[in-house]
Amino acid sequence: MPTLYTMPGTCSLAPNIAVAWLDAPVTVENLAYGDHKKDAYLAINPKGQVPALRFEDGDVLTEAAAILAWLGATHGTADFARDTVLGRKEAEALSYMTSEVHADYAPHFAVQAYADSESAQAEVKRHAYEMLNNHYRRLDDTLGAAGDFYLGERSFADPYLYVLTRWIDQTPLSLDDFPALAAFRKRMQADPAVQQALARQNMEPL
Ligand SMILES: N[C@@H](CCC(=O)N[C@@H](CS)C(=O)NCC(=O)O)C(=O)O
Repeated sequence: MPTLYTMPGTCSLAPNIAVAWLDAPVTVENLAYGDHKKDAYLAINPKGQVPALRFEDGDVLTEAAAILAWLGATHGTADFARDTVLGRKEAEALSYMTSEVHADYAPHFAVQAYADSESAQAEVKRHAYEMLNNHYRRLDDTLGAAGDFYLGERSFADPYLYVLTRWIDQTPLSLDDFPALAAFRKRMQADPAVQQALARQNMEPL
């Protein structure tokens, strides 16, 4: 059985939720914070990041969007068909969330990589929060127009969006300003499969 590596609080929650939704035969191994930089895990994913999916033959797949695509292609049900308009839009949504929104979180998570002095770091963070505010506005508008799920029907964009609705609490931004996202977070947390994924990543509903 493949093993999905996760760590509390991280974007690896998205494929973890997808595994729970699909009831896919995947073992979830939740690393303690810090173990992602130790030799044992670096031998699996030299990037030192989660998520990573290790197959029984030793092959390793990284990048949340790629892991979600593999899960859908291999274990997808009618709900998660890939060769549909929804599948295409799902790839678009996941690319946006992983490569644009997540990337703009980088100064929040590791500002020292972007500036040295305290004042420069504060400036970089201020710009990052402005960009994130624009992203959340766009995500909220899209979800508000789509209904209960980001693409109208349930897709793998939703677990990733759920992660983003959690991370906002760590920033000066507030989910209260994004009512569609706030209602979505509540709906996702009422889902037993989401609760199962949270528990195996040592996390709680917010
Ligand atoms: N582009 C990667 C990003 C993965 C990533 O940034 N993972 C974070 C958690 S959300 C991580 O492992 N951070 C630990 C570190 O970089 O030290 C993806 O989408 O999977």
